[in-house]
Amino acid sequence: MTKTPTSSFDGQKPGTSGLRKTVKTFMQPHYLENFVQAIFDSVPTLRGGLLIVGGDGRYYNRTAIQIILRMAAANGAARVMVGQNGILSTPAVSAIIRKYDAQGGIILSASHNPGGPDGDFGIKFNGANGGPAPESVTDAIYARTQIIDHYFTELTDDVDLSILQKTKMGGMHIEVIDSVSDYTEMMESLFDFEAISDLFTNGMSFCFDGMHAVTGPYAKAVFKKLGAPDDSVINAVPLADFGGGHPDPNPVYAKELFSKMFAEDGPDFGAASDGDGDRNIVLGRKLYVSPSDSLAILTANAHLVPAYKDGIKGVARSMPTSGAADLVAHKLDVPVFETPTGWKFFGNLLDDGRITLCGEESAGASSDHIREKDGLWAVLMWLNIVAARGQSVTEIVHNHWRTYGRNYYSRHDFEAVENDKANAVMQNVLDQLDTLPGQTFGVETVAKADSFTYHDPVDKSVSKNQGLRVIFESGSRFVFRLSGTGTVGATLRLYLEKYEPANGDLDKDLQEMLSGITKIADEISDIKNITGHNEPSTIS
Ligand code: VG1
Ligand code: CO
Repeated sequence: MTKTPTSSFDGQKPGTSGLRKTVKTFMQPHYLENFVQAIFDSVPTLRGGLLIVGGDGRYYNRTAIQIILRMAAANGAARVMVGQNGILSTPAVSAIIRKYDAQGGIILSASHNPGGPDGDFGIKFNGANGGPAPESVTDAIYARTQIIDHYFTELTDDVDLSILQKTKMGGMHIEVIDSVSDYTEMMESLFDFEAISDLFTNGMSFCFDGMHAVTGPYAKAVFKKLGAPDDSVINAVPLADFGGGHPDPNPVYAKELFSKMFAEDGPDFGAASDGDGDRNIVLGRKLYVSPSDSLAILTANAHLVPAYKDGIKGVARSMPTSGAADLVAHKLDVPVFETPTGWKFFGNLLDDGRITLCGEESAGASSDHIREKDGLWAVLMWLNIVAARGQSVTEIVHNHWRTYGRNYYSRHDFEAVENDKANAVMQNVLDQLDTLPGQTFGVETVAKADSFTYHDPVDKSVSKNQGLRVIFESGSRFVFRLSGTGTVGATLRLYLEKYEPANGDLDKDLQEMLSGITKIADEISDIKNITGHNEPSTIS
């Protein structure tokens, strides 16, 4: 074991989902090592324990994994299980931590951010429950990075991760595991594979876009078992630079899938996942299911799926996610929780048995089967529901709106905004929170304006400054929030929502329906003048 002197780096503060920086930042000598040592210093159970390690296969993944293995050995981990070729999806890591009672896992991913030598890299620690470390732990890790002056490592050769094998490094046992088998086994235990399989036998056309990211091999394995045609999984080979795209399943970056689904003779069912496999989108013929609607529809239909046949305990959504799921929860008479953005806030609710399902507007949904969002799980939920109801995605969505009404919903992202300008927009809205209620803008009157604070009902922790929201008497609202996953300047997110009752206009153009509150959000925030960005960079 070698003790290497180091000095601290600024800014190793985990954001919404771990530490994300450019690959170049991570490649600086000692940068990754400092953060990894801070994890070992902050989580003492890893000494003598089992650690799971894997990543989304992006550029620098392999090098980083060898560094982590050497440091795990030097820091006294008893065992490490690592995915073959260093690859594990985020939901797979969560499942494996839980299955083998590990003390934690390290996931190397920058999720939907671009990869390659000029792209981004990330590292995240998940605890023994399989979920992202809560703020108390990420705060401790960050505090440690600020005073670190040495780290421990072994001076040994790389481990061959290309073959499934058991080996040793110093006193530590290493097992290179099949990346997909534990995960696919779990999926089989949750869903009615036979019913889904019948959909394909009966000719349902289907397309899953792996976006050259980590989900490809998982999707191939699962859909092969289900008897889907071979060519129904596209872009299935994980590439270190995701084929040059952003592995973000939205209309901009999953263009190939969207064009197929909106073509005249397009498939009946379309889906995609992101860089690390935790996000999902689902499309019907000529219809993109808004992720907020998706959570609501999964909640309303969960009882049709074997794993949830006895009903659900409750549902949680992040604050910016639309209230569509709330309407379903009220009807089912189960509790609904509103958490800050980021999966780490769902962990306590799941562990405490208060909820079964949870989701975010950013294309994330999952259940209590693991403690991460799970892209393929959501797609299989949808397929199982399509099979059980004997209706297409498009029919199910329209049917849902006709029952509950429609929460028209969109997110406008202003990316690569200069930091001080982004902060000025937030400050401008913040300054008006006290005076906005009662003011009228066009047809809308402000009912409530606040900065969202979350009180965790389980551990009683308090998380402040989780987004600025302006809610109108009509129930419409907008929210401003600064992203915590970007690496270039700041990303301002504007979330827009307008509710239309079941007997109202359910089939209008989305942006047109939201144009009224979009205008008010612009007027109140002055975002265009302050940032100089006249249009959002991405609309989803
Ligand atoms: C974004 C999403 C958030 C999600 C997070 C991590 O965070 O908005 O809902 O949990 O990414 O997702 P932010 O701070 O940029 O808004 V992933 O798929 O990167 O693990
Ligand atoms: Co992701």
